Amino acid sequence: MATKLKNNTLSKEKDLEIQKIIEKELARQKSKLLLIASENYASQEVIKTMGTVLTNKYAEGYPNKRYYGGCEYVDEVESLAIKRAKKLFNSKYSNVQPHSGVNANIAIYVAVLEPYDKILSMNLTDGGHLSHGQSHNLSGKYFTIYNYNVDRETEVIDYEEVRKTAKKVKPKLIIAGASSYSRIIDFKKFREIADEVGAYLMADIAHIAGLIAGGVHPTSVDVADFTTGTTHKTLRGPRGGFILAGDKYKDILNQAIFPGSQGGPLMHVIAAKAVCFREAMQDSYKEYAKDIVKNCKALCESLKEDGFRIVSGGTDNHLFLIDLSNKDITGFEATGILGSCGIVINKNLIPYDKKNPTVASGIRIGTAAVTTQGMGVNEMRQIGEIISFALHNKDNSKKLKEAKNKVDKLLKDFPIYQNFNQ
Ligand code: DSN
Repeated sequence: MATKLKNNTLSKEKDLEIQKIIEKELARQKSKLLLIASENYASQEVIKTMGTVLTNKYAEGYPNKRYYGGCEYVDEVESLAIKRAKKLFNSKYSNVQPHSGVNANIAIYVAVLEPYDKILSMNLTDGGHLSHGQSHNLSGKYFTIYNYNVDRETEVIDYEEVRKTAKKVKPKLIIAGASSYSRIIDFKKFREIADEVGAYLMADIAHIAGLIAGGVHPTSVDVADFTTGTTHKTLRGPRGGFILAGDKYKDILNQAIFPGSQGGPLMHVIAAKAVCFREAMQDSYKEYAKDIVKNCKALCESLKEDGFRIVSGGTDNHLFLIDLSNKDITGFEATGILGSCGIVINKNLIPYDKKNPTVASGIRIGTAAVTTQGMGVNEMRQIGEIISFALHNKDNSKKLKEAKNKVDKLLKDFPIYQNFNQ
């Protein structure tokens, strides 16, 4: 006689300990003003898709070429995600398996570089990313890194300096892309430079993927050899990465992800990526992308008018950096002050920063999440006033409470995840 299963695999019993923490996190997300430039609120469909049985399936390999049986449905999932990514970004090839943006970048290195090959990338203090060559990162340990900077005066990429450095260094790979750069990146100029020195060009669009999908930032696809990105920032999908490229790189890129640098793909996340790509194809998403930039400019202008120095003088995308040196506040302090008012941001290095990254002279502000909430230019002005008021009254607890009340009032009018039970 069959015995009843002794394990709780099929149990519907909740793990109350972890459930309580998830509920606290949901409450936190609903009650804070989210201005972290790399975060967003994924749709309930995206979140639901991640919590499915697809997580159970091993699927090393690629659709119709797997190392495990039983892959017929995950093959459908991955094929659909690939098809949608290619359509969304108008790309010949896509790989949707990278677990993150960093993994997507590592795959490019695995595909085309040998240890100690030279990479030319943007300096971390000027907006570059850890995975573009920071010394403790794999990229910095295994490759020889050279950096280009933004111009000291304009704080914008100086393409002539990039060209000069490229000619001197002769890198095998040039990386165009950043984590905290508020201006349009001219991928075509990078292409010209890469061609002049015979380098591969990789565009890291982790931050601006949603803006490119929405048509408000020039695309890197078919300009760069390789485009890497993330699905969870402006693109508003699940946490993860992807690669786009020309078809001629298909084999080396597929190999570089599996078996080159990853094992089993996260099929539940890949399904959620497919959902996100579909969402980003809708007309409403194009409006959303436009609104992110419009809101960013409005918030940036409001703070500028109040005497805050904006790095490079403004923004063309979803983020901007405030240099707080003239306010005698560090980025670290500002994060705490604004945090006490219910505003979540991150401290950030500014170009040529003399402070270390744990203190930093600036903060980074982004509008992808508040735009998802439906806020517009009027709300951006209100937020600008609240940030200014709080930072100018940093030692006055009564006034900071006043700022927090204003944040709470604003959030009441723009609720997220209503009736959402996790
Ligand atoms: N950590 C991300 C960001 O905040 O920009 C980049 O990986």
